[in-house]
Amino acid sequence: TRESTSLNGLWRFAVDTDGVGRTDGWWRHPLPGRREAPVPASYNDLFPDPAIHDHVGDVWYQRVIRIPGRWEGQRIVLRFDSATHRAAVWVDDNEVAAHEGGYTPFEADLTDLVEPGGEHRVTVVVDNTLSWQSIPPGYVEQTPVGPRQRYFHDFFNYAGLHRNVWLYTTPRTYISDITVFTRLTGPTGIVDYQIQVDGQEEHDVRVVLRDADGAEVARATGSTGGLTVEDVHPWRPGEGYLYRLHAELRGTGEEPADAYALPVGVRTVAVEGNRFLINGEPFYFTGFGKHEDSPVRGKGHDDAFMVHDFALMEWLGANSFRTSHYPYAEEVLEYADRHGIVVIGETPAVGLNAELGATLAEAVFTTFSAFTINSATQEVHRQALAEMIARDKNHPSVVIWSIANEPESTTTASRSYFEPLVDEARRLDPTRPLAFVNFMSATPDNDVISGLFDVLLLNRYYGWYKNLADLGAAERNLEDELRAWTRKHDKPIIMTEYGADTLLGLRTITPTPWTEDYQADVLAMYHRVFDRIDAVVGEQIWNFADFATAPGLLRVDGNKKGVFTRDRRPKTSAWQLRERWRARR
Ligand code: ADA
Repeated sequence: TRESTSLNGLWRFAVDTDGVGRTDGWWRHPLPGRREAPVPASYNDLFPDPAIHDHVGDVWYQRVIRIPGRWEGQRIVLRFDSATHRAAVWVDDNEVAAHEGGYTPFEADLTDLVEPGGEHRVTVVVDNTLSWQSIPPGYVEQTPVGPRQRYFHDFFNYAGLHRNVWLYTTPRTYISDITVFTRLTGPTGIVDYQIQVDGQEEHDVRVVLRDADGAEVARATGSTGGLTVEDVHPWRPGEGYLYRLHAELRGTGEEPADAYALPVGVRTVAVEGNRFLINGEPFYFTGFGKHEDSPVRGKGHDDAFMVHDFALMEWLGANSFRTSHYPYAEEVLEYADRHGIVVIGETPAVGLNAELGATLAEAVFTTFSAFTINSATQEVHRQALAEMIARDKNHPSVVIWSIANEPESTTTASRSYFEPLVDEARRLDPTRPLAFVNFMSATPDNDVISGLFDVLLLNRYYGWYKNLADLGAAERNLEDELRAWTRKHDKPIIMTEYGADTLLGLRTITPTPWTEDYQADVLAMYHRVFDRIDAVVGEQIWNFADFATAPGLLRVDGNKKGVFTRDRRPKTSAWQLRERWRARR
């Protein structure tokens, strides 16, 4: 009942240096200049021009689309899988969409604006500016050579159309959303579903669940209900078995008025004491914090890098990763669903941290709290959280929501900031454990928000930012701290970041920071400690691969904490991880 066509490829492209595009109405004509840019990709590294690499403000994309004549009578939708960080879209002279938030999709209904068989001009303005009211937050500094974007997160502020762009059809009355929550009771699987229908016509909703061979295992009618699967084949880490839920709208005719098939993994996720359970069995996370980051295309989604990264993780025996520090392209989660890779899904709320923001903010506010300046971002944060859950709720691979990375967590302001967000996340998804990623300066004594969450996610850099080149002290401090957390909370702990910056090819016999040998020693030290502490249920190294950052004294052409380089060459530690993780598996 539906058709789709990709709008990926080369688009006309123009950088708007002084913001004239919106006042002059650049959507009315072909864009000025002769530049073209690929979609999906970041634009920053495409041209040998620092002004484009570090541009602050608007850029414009434009192309002509042809609407197939056979789409007459259908609902016609334009979909952007993301635009980083904010976009507005015109079709010919009509503004059809505006969206804030760089990592979640948005759509425009073009049905009444376009003509099947006709050609139309699509123009998109993408604004990369970060402010105190954006997620992630940042600010623009005026310098003698122009504006400069500043921010508190440690990855380059890549921008553009990073993901796929689509044109697709649905019938006029159509299935607009499906929510599926699953659980196991013994050998039986329960699939609770909710189907939302938009449009004028009256239809019956029918649902059939089929196994991987296409055989029907359960059916139901009605827009809300539960399906029971006897002798269920659960979705398991490392396997990723998927059923398919076929939802149909049935009228009087022979054919369904609309149909949609959704892959469904039947599994249970739960926290019991300090155990993390998948299908009732304790699960131990091994793997990485990652980034969507590669040479030239920046944050542009790329199937080749995606498949290669998953193949390297498989080679190491890793079973999981965190979508640090924003929701990744949907193709990544779909792949994880099919292959049984376990995912911690994270919002783009990175950098809500007093210490990092203090330089500018202390000058403005006498008593500084990240949430003094960021209280206005709470609504934007809520929106980003809701859009992530709406997009990713049906992925069996996603087992934890991470609501923020390293926010301020030791002040009453942080408590009142997070309480409503936690309530909202639990309302939107009552099934998945919730967490936030805890910053190095938070301790069991000063932290005031961990009690709101189900799992403790800790980022710790003993042996690097603390106890550099003193791994004896690092080991003692790490163990003391982890034991203190276990005394304070009876919750599972996942170390979501640990590691050391490392330059491929730098080797020494004596332990020296930045060498491959030192990275391997740091990781081995952490692993000794994890193996002594029962509540530690996971290890995710920072980072899978080296990645681009803004320049900084601690950054040598980016962050070098990767176990792989940016072009995916292994550092020495890869073989040590491979031995540990494959043995564990
Ligand atoms: C933080 C942050 C990461 C990372 C790391 C580092 O912990 O969560 O984004 O870049 O610092 O390497 O310093």
